[in-house]
Amino acid sequence: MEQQQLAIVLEQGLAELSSTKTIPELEQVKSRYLGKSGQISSLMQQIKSIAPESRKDFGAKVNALKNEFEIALDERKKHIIQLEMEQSLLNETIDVTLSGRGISLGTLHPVTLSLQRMIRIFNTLGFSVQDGPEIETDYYNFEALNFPQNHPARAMQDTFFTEKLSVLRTHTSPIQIRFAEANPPPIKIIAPGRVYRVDMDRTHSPMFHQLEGLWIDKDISFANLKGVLIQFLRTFFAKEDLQVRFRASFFPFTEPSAEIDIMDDNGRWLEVAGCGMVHPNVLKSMNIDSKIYTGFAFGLGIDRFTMLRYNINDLRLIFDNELDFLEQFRGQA
Ligand code: 2NM
Repeated sequence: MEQQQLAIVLEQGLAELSSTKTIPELEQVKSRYLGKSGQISSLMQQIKSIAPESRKDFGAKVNALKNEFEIALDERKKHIIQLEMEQSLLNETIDVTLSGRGISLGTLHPVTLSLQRMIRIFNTLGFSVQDGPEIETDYYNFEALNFPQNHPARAMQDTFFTEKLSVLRTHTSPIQIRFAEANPPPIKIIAPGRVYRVDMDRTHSPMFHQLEGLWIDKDISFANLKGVLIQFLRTFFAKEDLQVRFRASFFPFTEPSAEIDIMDDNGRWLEVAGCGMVHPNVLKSMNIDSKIYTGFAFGLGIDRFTMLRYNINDLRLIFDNELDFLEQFRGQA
């Protein structure tokens, strides 16, 4: 009778174990048999209420049953873990032949695009690209360029000072002074870069991009200036018959000086650059003998040129770096 009961419990327990497929299912079966009020635990409890003459025999059988169940439980557990491992290895298989998700590349900023265009045109005309520091001395930014001591550009309202005699360069002319100090004529260079002025409104940013040019040799005249700049402007704006006008002006570093205007599609003149013949005092700062050499120089705002070329109507778009804006220049030249 008892024998039979024990055999049934064991048979049932083993059957339940072998039908489990997950560790939580296995834990449930375990608690139904070995838990506090589990079937095997109840049998253990019964041992002490068995008649003394058969207690030892009954106890031994219950213990054997419990042992066998525990061994089966342990094996089932190993089996389930093994299956789960095999399954996860199958799931984690990497198909190296699948194509990638693709990475989204950035785009060149329109200012970079138009600078590259300017550099290409001036390279064609024989100019090399030079650069220099953005923090400059008063000497290279003003003194060497023939700015009088009392010139308004030298005031704190117009120029960012970093230390007493150091400024954020207000133009890229210092690059040209430094280059001319280190290299004898002929000199034929452009100097693009960031420049800084205390100025901030709808059409001005405190940091903007300028490109200046300098050509010094024997017999360089205003005719050479006009030839180079008209050629540059017509190439840059891709318009062979672009109308260009030179209007007398004044800069400390050139004499004579002029502003350059181009005619837009509506027949209106737009001022786009400044230029002139390098002032003898500036040639002197460059250690160049103005009785032997002459030269012309010019300066233009790269941001403004970029707005004109790409029809950008708001300067802030140039500096805000909104991705929807920048995205429109993908693949452009
Ligand atoms: C301009 C206009 C006219 C200029 C002068 C020089 C240098 F270094 F040779 F003296 N570089 N750039 C210059 C001349 C710049 O910007 C409107």
